[in-house]
Formats: sequence, structure tokens, C-alpha cells
Amino acid sequence: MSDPVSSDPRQVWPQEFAALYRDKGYWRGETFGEMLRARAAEHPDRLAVVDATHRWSYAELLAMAERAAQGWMGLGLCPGDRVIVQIPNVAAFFPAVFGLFLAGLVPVYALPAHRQTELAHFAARAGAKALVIVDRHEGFDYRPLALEVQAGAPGLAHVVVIGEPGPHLDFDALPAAGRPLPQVDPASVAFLQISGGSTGLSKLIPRTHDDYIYSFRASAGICGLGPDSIYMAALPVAHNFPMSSPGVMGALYAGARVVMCPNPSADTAFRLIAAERVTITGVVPPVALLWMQAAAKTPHDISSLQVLQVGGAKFIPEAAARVRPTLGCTLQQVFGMAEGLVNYTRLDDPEETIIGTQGRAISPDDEVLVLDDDGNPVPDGLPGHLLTRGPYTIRAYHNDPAANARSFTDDGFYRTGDIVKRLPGGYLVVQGRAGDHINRAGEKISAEEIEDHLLAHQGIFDAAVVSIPDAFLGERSCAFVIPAAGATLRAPEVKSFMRTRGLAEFKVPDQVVFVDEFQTTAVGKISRNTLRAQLRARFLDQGKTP
Ligand code: OOB
Repeated sequence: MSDPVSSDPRQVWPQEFAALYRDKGYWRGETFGEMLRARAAEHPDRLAVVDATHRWSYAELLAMAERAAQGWMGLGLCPGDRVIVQIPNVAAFFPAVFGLFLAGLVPVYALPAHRQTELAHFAARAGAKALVIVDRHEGFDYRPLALEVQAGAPGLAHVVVIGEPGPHLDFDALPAAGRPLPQVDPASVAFLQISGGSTGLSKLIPRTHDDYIYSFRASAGICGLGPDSIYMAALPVAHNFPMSSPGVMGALYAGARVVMCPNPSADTAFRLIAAERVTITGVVPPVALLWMQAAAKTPHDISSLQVLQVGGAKFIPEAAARVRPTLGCTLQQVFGMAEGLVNYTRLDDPEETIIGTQGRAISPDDEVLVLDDDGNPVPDGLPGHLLTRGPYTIRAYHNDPAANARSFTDDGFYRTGDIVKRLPGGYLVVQGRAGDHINRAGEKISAEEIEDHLLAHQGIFDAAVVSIPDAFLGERSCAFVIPAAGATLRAPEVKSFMRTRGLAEFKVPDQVVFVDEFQTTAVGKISRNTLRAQLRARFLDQGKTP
């Protein structure tokens, strides 16, 4: 018997909510495996997934996923077991992941950028039994990394490689279990996704078949996906945005075609848009800025693109207004979070709504509260804290009581940490964040996590990491460092040290500023949040530039 995915009773929706969401037809008792089976039965020969070297129909994808499911079970994995999936934007993502779903196994989606420290944390927190990787991608070899991870994670019994396996197991050669596939409960946790979060290490987000399928089925409708749509995944597919808003899963639900783009550079993406006649894709604001710049000079015909979705971080109205003139397509702003709630501007909204807001929620039963610091509702048009509850927003993180106590109210609302204004009609305008994380080009970095790594340096007495506005990235990270007595430190040394910590490269501070002390006006101890706010203000007052 495998241990349960979660023992936290808060993780499941209270009975009355589950009944409501089923009655309203949001939760339809469908699983990921059944979804793929249904599409393969309806249109077996239609192309489902394409990358540089593969073109697979729905029937082929299902056959490969069924074979993979047998392979996963053949390893001795049991329904409910967690498997870390670190696969970049390649077609092979789908047979591997749908194989896990069919076998009742639970993917834990890591980003290609994650390294030993992050993967070890996921392995421990999820109790993962296996890790699946590709051999190499974009010049990086994932096999030595997997060895390192395995060395520090005793429960991680298997590493499976798509491609040349090296010292690990070959995905294509896993022996079949030869048993029937299990029945999978649609109310069970289908996968765990990674939260950026403000405090400490990433939290794991448990999403059920029922709730997640609702979110991307409804998203596919809102984003106008049909069988003729061609969706390109330009951001790493492990992210909730390209996964489900409507993302690759919404596209497969709609019987559309998915194109896997290995990186979001304008050259790679435009080449694929032209070659595959892509109709819709989603990017973060810095990528949108690069694409708008590149569009004038590109040799590629990108006129098939009908919708460019932009989300993950604030897209300023001045940039938003340039999407249609430069790229010739409709902008859709997407404001979402891996914990659940996703807002979209609608494709037929007036231009000023598309440019000036971050959209409105997917579901009529998304409960959206905008509250002041004391928890009282604020009138429309004024900023407040965004809290939410609904048919696809989690009620708790996986195996993390402390984070749950902080992030959820007693009546099950998720405290998003975002400051928003609500406009009539439910449209939201994001104003900023209450918490301390850095939203660096859509990647969320916890200040606390980075500070903990900095403090591991012997030459550092204290450190505080803050976000600094950045014209391109939206925000960049700045580490204020007090050197230890007698230590002589330079910024490159601090950055090199951070690179030895086994972290995703995007977590290395963009800037390091040395200070003698953290000037504080308050007496005694002040909270880290206050300290960071003071440092940010001091930095901005001085008008420092990188
Ligand atoms: C998406 O998901 P996460 O989990 O990586 O990050 C969520 C946070 C939000 O709480 C907010 O702080 C920020 O990212 N955010 C935005 C935004 N979209 C996300 N801030 C301003 N404007 C936007 N449009 O980032 C995500 C998940 C699903 C769909 C889209 C984005």
C-alpha cells in the first residue's frame, strides 16, 4: 500500500462545495486518462502533438501513453506514488505524463531550470519514488544532475531517461507490468505543481482531475479553442499558464494540436509559428516585449497567430497597446496562479479592457474578495488584498501545515498575496504584491529562500533580498549584504557562491549591494518584511541603476 498523497483533511473541498461544483457541471467525474481515450476515439488520426522531430496523432499518443503506463507499473510503482517530472518542451512530455495518469501515478512538475537543491526538496516533500528526465536539452545534460539528486534522496528509487539513459533506466525499454491499468478516482490528486510563493521553499500544489479538467475545459472555451486551433507552448510546460490556461491540456481537450517550442526566443518561436501555422500561444511580459521588437524584422510569416496571451506578471498598458499593431493579433491578458484562480480578458472585450485590465475569473462560482488590512471588503476601484475560493482553487498545500495556516482562511479562502483593484463586471487590475517575493519575468523567487542561501556564506553576516523595478524583467532581485567582520567580498564572488548552491539560475541575485548595516528606525527587532521595504525604498531613493 502506498502512503496517501495527503493526510491534511483541509486538502479536500468540504462536502457541500464538492456537491455544488458537481451539480453545476464543473466537476464531471472525468480523468486525464479518460480525456485522452475519448479524444483518440473521436479523431484517432488528427495530429495531437508536434515538436522538431515528432508528429504524433491522438491514437499514437494514446498507444504510447498506455505503453508508458505499463512501464511505470512494471517498476513496481503503485497508484498514488509520486514521480518527479523534469521534462522540457518536447513532445515526449505527453506519453510520459499521460502514462503516469493512466497508471494512477502522480506527477510532480519540476521546471527544466530547477537544480539539485530544488529537486531534493520536491523529492523529500512529495515522498517521490521516481524521477523522469530527458537526456539533454538546450545544451544541459540532466543525467549527472539526476545522479546527484538521487544520492541525496534515499526514497528516489528510479531515474528514467527519455533518450540516451546513461547510468539510468531507458524510458523506451521499461518492461511492461502486464496487468490491467487501475481505476482512477476523478476526485483524487492528479499531480503536484510547484508554487513560487513568498516564504521559504516552494510549496507543492495538489490538483485533482475534477478541478483541473474543469479549469482548462472552461479556459479552452474562453480562449476560443476548437479542433482547428494550433496551440504553441512557448513557456516551460510545467508552469500552470502553458499547462492549463488553456495551455497544452486545454488544447488536447478541445481536440486541437499542440506545438512544443523548446525556448521562447523570437527566432525559435517565430520559425515554429510560421512552419506550423500556430493560432494561439502564451508568454510572459518580457517575452512579449522581445517579440514585439523582433516582429518588424522577422523573415517568418507569423500571420497565422490570432491570439497572444500575456500573463505571469503585470503587462503595462503602454506595452499591451502595442501588441495588435506590431504582431497583428488579439491580446489576451491572463492573471492566474498555480493554486487555482485564473482571470482572462475575453477575446471580444473592448480594447481598453484588454489593454487596461488583467481580466475576470473563469467561473461564475469563483468567489473573489478584495479586502483591506483589517479584512473588510473595499469598494470597487480601490486596492485591496485578493482572496479567493472556488471550484478549481486548492484548499491546502501538500504536506505543509505551516504554509496552510498562513495561506488559507478558516473558511477556505486562499490568500493570494496580490493587491488588486476590482472594476465593475468583476475585472481585476493587479496593483502589486503584499508579500516578499520577486516576480522576475514571471518566475517567482522567495526572498527568504535566497537569503537563507546567502547566509550560508562564511563571509556574509546578514542579507536581505528585495525586488527592484526593471523595465525589461518587470522586477529584478537585489541582495543587500552585510559582510562579516574582516571579510572582503565582491559581487561576482557572491553570485558564484550562489551558483554552487544547486539552484535554478534565475534565483542568483541580479545585483548585490554591500552595506555596513541595515539602518532601522524602529528600536530592537523589526520584521524581515519591514526591513526589506526599507531597503527597497532606500535603494529607489538613491536612484541607483545596475
Ligand atoms: C502564474 O502562476 P504562478 O503560480 O507562477 O504565479 C502566480 C502569481 C500571482 O499571484 C501574481 O502575483 C502573479 O503571479 N501574476 C500576475 C499576472 N499573472 C500572474 N501579476 C500581474 N499580472 C498578471 N497577468 O503566473 C499564472 C498561472 C496561470 C495563468 C497565468 C499565470
